Amino acid sequence: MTLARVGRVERSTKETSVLVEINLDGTGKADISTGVGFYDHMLDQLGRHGLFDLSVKTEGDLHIDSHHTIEDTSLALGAAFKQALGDKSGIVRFANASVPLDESLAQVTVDLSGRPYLVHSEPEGMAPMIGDYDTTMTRHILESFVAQAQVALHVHVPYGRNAHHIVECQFKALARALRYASEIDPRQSGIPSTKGAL
Ligand SMILES: [Mn+2]
Repeated sequence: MTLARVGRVERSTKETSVLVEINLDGTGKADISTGVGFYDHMLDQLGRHGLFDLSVKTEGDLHIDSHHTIEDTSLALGAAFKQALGDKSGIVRFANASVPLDESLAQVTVDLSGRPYLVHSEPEGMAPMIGDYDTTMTRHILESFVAQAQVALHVHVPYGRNAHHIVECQFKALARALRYASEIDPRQSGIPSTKGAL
């Protein structure tokens, strides 16, 4: 094993203060506190099913709403993930995962490409809120993560009914896809790109 694949990002503005720490080669131990219950639950899924060790501490302006808190945490998470990947030497790079949650299905495909791109679709007409989580934030979380992590990410929910299920299966499938893509491929020596950099 080479250097530890860890990332640590601190981000402070007048709206939020965020600290994210991630170890890609962890055991799924998550310690999450953003003040937004359902979002904590989603980040817990990401750590648990990504087998990352993930610590997230955010204090945000929740007296306004949860938007800044969720967005800024997602930006820091993307930055920490990118930092932990380092030069991407020896990684699998491409991966996909499909995860059902009862009646809902999420399909996630990722390329740890160094270029940000998001394609996202989910059923229309979902309940607008899950606790204090605004369900339109799911796409915004993915956009923010992608912008900082610099990955190509395709997330689709072809069908689903319950809002909690529709969102949760996306985070579980994202966790699995990121885990597989960031794993070390024992047959891969060097950076998996014909251009020699990612
Ligand atoms: Mn925003």
